Amino acid sequence: MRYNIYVTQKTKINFSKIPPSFRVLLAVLLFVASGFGGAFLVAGERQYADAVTLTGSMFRAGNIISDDMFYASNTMTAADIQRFLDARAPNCVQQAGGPPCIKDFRGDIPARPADAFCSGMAAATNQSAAEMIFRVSQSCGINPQVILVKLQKEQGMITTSRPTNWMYRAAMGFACPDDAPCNDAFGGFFMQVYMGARQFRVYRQSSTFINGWFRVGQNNNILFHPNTNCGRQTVFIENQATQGLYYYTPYVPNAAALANLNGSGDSCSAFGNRNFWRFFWNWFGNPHGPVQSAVRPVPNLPEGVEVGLSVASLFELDLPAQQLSRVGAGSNLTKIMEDISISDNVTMRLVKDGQAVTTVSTGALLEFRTENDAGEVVEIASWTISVLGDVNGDGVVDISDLVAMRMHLAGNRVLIGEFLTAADILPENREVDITDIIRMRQFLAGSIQSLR
Ligand SMILES: [Ca+2]
Ligand SMILES: [Ca+2]
Repeated sequence: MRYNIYVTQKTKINFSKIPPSFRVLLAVLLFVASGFGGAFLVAGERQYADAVTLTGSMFRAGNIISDDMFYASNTMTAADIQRFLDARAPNCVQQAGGPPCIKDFRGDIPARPADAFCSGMAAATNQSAAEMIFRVSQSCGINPQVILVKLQKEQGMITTSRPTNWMYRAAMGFACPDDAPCNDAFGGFFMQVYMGARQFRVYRQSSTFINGWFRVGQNNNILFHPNTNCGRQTVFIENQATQGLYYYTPYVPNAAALANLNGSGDSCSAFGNRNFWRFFWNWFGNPHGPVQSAVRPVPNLPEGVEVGLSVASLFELDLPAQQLSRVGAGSNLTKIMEDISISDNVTMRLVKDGQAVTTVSTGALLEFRTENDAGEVVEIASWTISVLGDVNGDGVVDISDLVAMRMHLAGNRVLIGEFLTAADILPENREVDITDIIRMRQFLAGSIQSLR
């Protein structure tokens, strides 16, 4: 008897109603199909992880991923997730009549009440997929990397160049058991992500509610395949994350599946948990950690202003100098605000020469204001902006900035403050010299894509 076991296969076939002689053939067909569906090659896409040659012997059936890693909600910011999505499918194109690519997808978040599993979410409109994933990871305490891997494992929607409506409807495979139709009430991308992540919390916090199913700290006899003739493996499940993965996909990869990690195995191979493990390794490194927090909160900020910097941040914050430095060329305020949050009683504006502006340029100020108890508007912070390479402060990086760097080096017109910071392209030596000029020339010639 199955309870709320959600597995990855989208078949609507009840194996028990099919004559045994046909079950094996069906199973072969289904799993060959799902094997190809899941076998997205991600080699060469490593952005966050050290290159590791994975072998099947590295798969630990009883400890697919550590609890620390699985439930770490702080590994990526929303901006990190957006850049990850941008990088995974740069050639993705919306098809006629189809949905947008996941990197471009936007939708509304309905309010979600707090419950025993997630902390609740306020309604929000026009949210990106990255923001949805991030907010769900925060609300339900699930690693956003786990959600990204699940999205790939279920529907291949992270790397697809041709997204389909079905991918969004069943993004996390939630409420799609292998013997019943998908539940429409859970359709739609946000609800898929939310309910899928929440389900892992349900599994974790209700570890006794599915009696007779997988138990942590015990031997479990786990099927290789829906075809029970394929047999079982005795697996000592070491942690709750691994238990949850088996609840979601109740099969352990057999030797053939592990012998051919990037492809399919044999007629008794199931690939869901293998692919989860493989995608995680390829994209984010060792699923057993250590966990690295994406965000370095900047301390000592005024009340109501928070900054969390990550490897993907488009700027650095030099608090002693009150300078937002090394801002990526072409950044706009929206991009900068991905890493800055302000409370409701704080307002923020970009100012240059006393005027509110929208162009992010060297020499502009990012001003934060609030109302004090007397109802007066007071400034609580003002940070000077230094856009990397925008040495003359017009907001673009071009040949005139290179000229300004040359004049500085020749001693004709010496740069100071944020303009000097903008010219220090390679900051290690903390001065502007010929190596910075060479770097700038390379950028203007198009031989490097970014100054940062
Ligand atoms: Ca400039
Ligand atoms: Ca330098």
